[in-house]
Amino acid sequence: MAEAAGTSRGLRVYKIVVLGDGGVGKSAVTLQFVSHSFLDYHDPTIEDSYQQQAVIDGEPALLDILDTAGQVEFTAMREQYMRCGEGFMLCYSVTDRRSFRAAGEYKRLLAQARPTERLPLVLVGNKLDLAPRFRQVTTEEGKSLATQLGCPFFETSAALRHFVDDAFHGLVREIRRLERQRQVTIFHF
Ligand SMILES: Nc1nc2c(ncn2[C@@H]2O[C@H](COP(=O)(O)OP(=O)(O)O)[C@@H](O)[C@H]2O)c(=O)[nH]1
Ligand SMILES: [Mg+2]
Repeated sequence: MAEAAGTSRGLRVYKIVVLGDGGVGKSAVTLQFVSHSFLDYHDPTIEDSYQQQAVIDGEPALLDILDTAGQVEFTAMREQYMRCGEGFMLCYSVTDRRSFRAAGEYKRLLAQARPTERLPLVLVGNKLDLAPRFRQVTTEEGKSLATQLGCPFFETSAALRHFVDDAFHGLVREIRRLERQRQVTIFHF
């Protein structure tokens, strides 16, 4: 029997896209979330999706996570996932200032692809475990960019699995929050 759009076996599916420069740890963060393991090496050209069930604020969810690969430049594929994603995780590395600037660039591309929508986002500064010695982006700078983007901010360590669940759960909360907001708006007009 056909199911309602956005559900699978009765579970609400959340289509999440992980974006960010190569090497910031998109695959490491994703794989820690879904399989509780840290891989020292993951082929940087592999783009794949993973499913993970979670109960978030007492509500079950099926996260369908696309771990993207490749450059920030426009491609047909990039446009495709920017169009069908529901929530976006903008990742940079706290040890790489260039990747921090790129996070802002991804936001700009997203706004171009989906100009009329308020998109659920979270900003994620990864490699927190390396921060004491190698930090190039301060926590304050991260917070300040997140405020500018109007989204929650997390610093994570995929290596130590610190705040990884928080980041994904935070994104699902943003998707739900903006969905409720839209429903309220529809109700009022
Ligand atoms: N120390 C540390 N290394 C990390 C972390 N996340 C990823 N890495 C390493 O950074 C490199 C790039 O990670 P990867 O997940 O392939 O990045 P991607 O290109 O964004 O998918 C790999 O060598 C990872 O082991 C982290 O939180 N801490
Ligand atoms: Mg990768």
